[in-house]
Amino acid sequence: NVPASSTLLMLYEAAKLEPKRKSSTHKGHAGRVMCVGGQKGMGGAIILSGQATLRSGAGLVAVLTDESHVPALLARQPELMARWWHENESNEVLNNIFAWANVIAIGPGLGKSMWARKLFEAAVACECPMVVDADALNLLAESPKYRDNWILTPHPGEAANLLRTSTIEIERDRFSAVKELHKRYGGVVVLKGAGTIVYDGSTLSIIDAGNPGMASGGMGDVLTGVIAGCVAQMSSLSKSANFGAYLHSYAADIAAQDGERGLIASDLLPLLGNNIK
Ligand code: NPW
Ligand code: AMP
Ligand code: MG
Repeated sequence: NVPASSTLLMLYEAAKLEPKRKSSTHKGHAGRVMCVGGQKGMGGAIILSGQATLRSGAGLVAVLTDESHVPALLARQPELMARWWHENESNEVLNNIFAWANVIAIGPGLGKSMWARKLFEAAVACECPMVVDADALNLLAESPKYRDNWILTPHPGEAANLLRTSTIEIERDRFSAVKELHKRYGGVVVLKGAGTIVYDGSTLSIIDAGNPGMASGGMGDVLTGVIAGCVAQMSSLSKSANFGAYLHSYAADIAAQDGERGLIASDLLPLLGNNIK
């Protein structure tokens, strides 16, 4: 039951959304993104988000995570800046860390500890646009908020949690689910899974790219970063979500050209810079 008002976002239309740089662009024009997440042991998730944010063209990217992940983060990707905050430090210190950013991506590997909750609250208190994913969506489900300037990227399990229903119910009617998520939480909603759909309150698009090789850990964490990198460069959240979701799946299709087996999230990173032709 595909709604008549939906559109299929195909290669030709996606290519038209691609952000272009002026010859005079400097890194300050391409946004300052803070990627927040990675409780102890889950650093990989937020490192992937940070790398994807860089690779989708953001000007400056910092990763706010558990201090124990900082050496791995910097060794893996020295273009990223590392930030950390301990639960016993003041909220003022945390607010100063967030004040640098003009886009926030939060959730991958974040967990639901007190540390995670404080990071989430401080992020929500900032006025800048946000990409909300993974555990940040589960925290949002616990204390629902409505906001226009965020992009929510739930997989069907997270969507079920946000709508207090089951994954089976979400999958039964993904179109109604994405509309209901928008109604309750606002912003732009990207409902992931086989056949990702994006709804901004008026237009519903189905992403015409992607493959089952994407069903592997870390893939959604890369999407969070890709969309955040697009938000940093584009004025429209809806276009950022559509283009970001398309670019992510397009890169996965290129990566799977010789086979889907063993496709891993970091395989997408060097392909995110490819022009969409
Ligand atoms: P079921 O079983 O079908 O009812 P969780 P997570 C459902 C981090 N990661 N279609 C499915 O429900 C993340 O960032 C860290 C249908 C499934 O059981 C998060 O912070 C990594 N259903 C945290 O781990 C790499 C689908 O949701 C349940 C679906 C937990 O995130 C891995 C799972 O959801 C990971 O990214 C679909 N397409 N997709 C790292 N390297 O550090 C999901 N479901 O419990 O939220 O688990 O997504 O792994
Ligand atoms: P996550 O579950 O948060 O790691 O996100 C998984 C990512 O892979 C999302 O972008 C999904 O849309 C995508 N994905 C997972 N399984 C499939 C599939 N069978 N076909 C297409 N895309 C998929
Ligand atoms: Mg995920």
